Amino acid sequence: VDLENDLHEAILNDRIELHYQPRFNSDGSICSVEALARMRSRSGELIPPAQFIPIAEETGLIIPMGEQVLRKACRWVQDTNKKLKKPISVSVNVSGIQLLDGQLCATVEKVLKLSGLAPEMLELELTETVLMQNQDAVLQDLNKLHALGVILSIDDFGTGYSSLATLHRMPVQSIKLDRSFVSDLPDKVDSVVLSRTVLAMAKALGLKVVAEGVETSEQRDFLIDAGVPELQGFGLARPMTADDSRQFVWAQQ
Ligand code: G
Ligand code: G
Ligand code: MN
Ligand code: NA
Repeated sequence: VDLENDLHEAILNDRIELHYQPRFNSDGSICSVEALARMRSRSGELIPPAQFIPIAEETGLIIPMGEQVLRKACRWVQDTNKKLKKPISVSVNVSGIQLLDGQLCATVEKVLKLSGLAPEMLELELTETVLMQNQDAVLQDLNKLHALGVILSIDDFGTGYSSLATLHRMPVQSIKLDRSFVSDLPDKVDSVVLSRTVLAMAKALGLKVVAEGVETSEQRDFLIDAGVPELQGFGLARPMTADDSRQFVWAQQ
C-alpha cells in the first residue's frame, strides 16, 4: 500500500524518470535507445521497475504512467535528434495491461502528434504473453498501431510460448532475443544451438533480430557473425540518465 501511494504520487508529481540504454548496429553506431522507467521515491532514491511495474499493473496506474513514459520518451528523442545527422529511434516497453485497455493506439497517436516524432521512430516492445492470448481486440489494436507506422517488437523473445501460427498473424517487425540465450554464448553448445534456432525462426518469419544482454565481446562477435543486425547490453552501454545518455549519443555522431 505504501508503494502504491508513493507510485500514485510519483505519477502526479513527475517522479517517474526515464533512463535510456543505447542499441547499436553491427558496425558499432547507435541506431536507437530503449526507455527504461525508474521511480524517484519521496526520499530521493531510485526504485527499479521490477518493484513498481507489477504494482502499476495491478492497480491500473500503468495506464497514466504508460502515457507519461510515451510522452517523455518521444520528446527526449525529438530533442536529441535535433543535433544528430542521422536520427535515432526510441523503444518503449508496453505492458499487456496497456494493450488490453484498448486506448493504447489513441494514446500513441496523440503523443506522436504532440511531440512531432515520426511514427517509424517509435518502437513498442510487447511481451509474448499478451500476444499469445490471441484476442481479436488486441490484434485489431496492433494492426492500427502498425498502420500508424509505429514499429512493433516482441521483447524477451524465446522465453514465452509463442506458436509460429500466432506469431505469423501478428503485425510485428522484430524480436528482441532474450538475454538468457546470449549469456552462455559462445561456449555452451546448447546456447549456440538454441540461439541459432531462434534466429532461423525469426528469419523464416521475416523478423529483424535485436540481441539483448550482450555483455562480452565474444558474445557480440558471435551474434554479429550469426547475422544479428542490432545489439544491446551492458557490454556495449548501460542504461544512463536522460542527460548522460543524450551526451553519450551526441558524442558518438
Ligand atoms: O531497467 P530494468 O532492467 O530494471 O527493467 C526491468 C523490467 O522493467 C524490464 O522487463 C523492462 O521491460 C521493464 N520496464 C522498464 N521500464 C518500463 C516501462 O516504462 N513500462 C513497462 N511496462 N515496463 C518497463
Ligand atoms: O525485459 P527488458 O528487455 O525490457 O529488460 C530491460 C532491462 O534489461 C533493462 O532494465 C536493463 O537494465 C537490463 N539489461 C540491459 N542490458 C543488460 C545486460 O547486458 N545484462 C543484464 N543482466 N541486464 C541487462
Ligand atoms: Mn525491453
Ligand atoms: Na527484454
